[in-house]
Amino acid sequence: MNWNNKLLILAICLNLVNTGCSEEEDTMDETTAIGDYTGTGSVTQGLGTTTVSNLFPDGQRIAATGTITASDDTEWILPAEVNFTDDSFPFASDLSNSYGNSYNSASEALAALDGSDIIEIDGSGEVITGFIFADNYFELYVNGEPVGKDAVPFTDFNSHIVRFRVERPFTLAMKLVDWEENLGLGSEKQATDYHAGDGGMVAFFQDEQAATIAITNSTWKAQTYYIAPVQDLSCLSEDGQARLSSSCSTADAEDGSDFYGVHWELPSDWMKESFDDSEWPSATTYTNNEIGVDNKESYTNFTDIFDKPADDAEFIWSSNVVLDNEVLVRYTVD
Ligand SMILES: [Ca+2]
Ligand SMILES: [Ca+2]
Ligand SMILES: [Ca+2]
Ligand SMILES: [Ca+2]
Repeated sequence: MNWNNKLLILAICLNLVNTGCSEEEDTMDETTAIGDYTGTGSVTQGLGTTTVSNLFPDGQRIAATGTITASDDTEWILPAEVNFTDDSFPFASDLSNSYGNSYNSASEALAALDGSDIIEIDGSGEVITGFIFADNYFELYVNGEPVGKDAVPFTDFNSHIVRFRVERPFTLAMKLVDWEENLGLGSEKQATDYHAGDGGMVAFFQDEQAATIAITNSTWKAQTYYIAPVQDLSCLSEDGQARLSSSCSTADAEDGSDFYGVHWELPSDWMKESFDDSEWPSATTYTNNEIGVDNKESYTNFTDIFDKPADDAEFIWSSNVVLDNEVLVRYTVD
């Protein structure tokens, strides 16, 4: 082999090494960069800015709210825009609330109500009673009217009663929030500082004769508006209106400070009976074990309601009860 050939082979080898390196870098860019995200949401990265240090100072975990700006310059409220401090949105009555009233049974809790709690939607309607346990926070509308919000945004876990007078058919619409300590990063401080907590909501509605008229199950609709933490944006996909994150990691992280959040704007009329939810995904159901309510008195004291053998209400959420942190659910009672 002459020197020219040796130099040529050396040049080819160096070129291969370089190509190898740059391909590896390209691959990393493709799986992690915001610019490579092709979905319909707005992507944020890292921690948001706290605007309210704690909505509920008595609570066990800090229920802060904040803001964050996405790569497309849209601004988002973290973990979600809520009406907790809006006096015109009524608090639901307590079933079990360690900072309010705790009852040993649903009948005891109902007996404590004087009727001033009943929200009138239709003056000629019947009184519907609902029992709700949400991890962590809910706001309920009936036909677009605010009917009851959760008294404890984060923890301790609590449960509620709502009563409203309405004519059938009517539409139940709920905003559900799985709260977070690391605003924008969808995580709380548990075994590691970046533990992705889970959501879940169960509800049971009955009429004046205590006949069941609605329970949470897969016939409800559920749409996702905030997904976090997303460790790798390439795990996200969409199918029609379904915003899917089940391929994403839910593992704890020692340092999740660079993880992503994905946000979608809520339709202004999402809570109204006229809103078309026909293209929304069906709610996904979860077992009591999956949500982990066995050690929560605010649930276990009321299993005669939430686990009624003939009409067993199921925990519902979107398709990812860990990473989806703001979910709207709807159901129309005929
Ligand atoms: Ca709560
Ligand atoms: Ca939670
Ligand atoms: Ca149940
Ligand atoms: Ca979560």
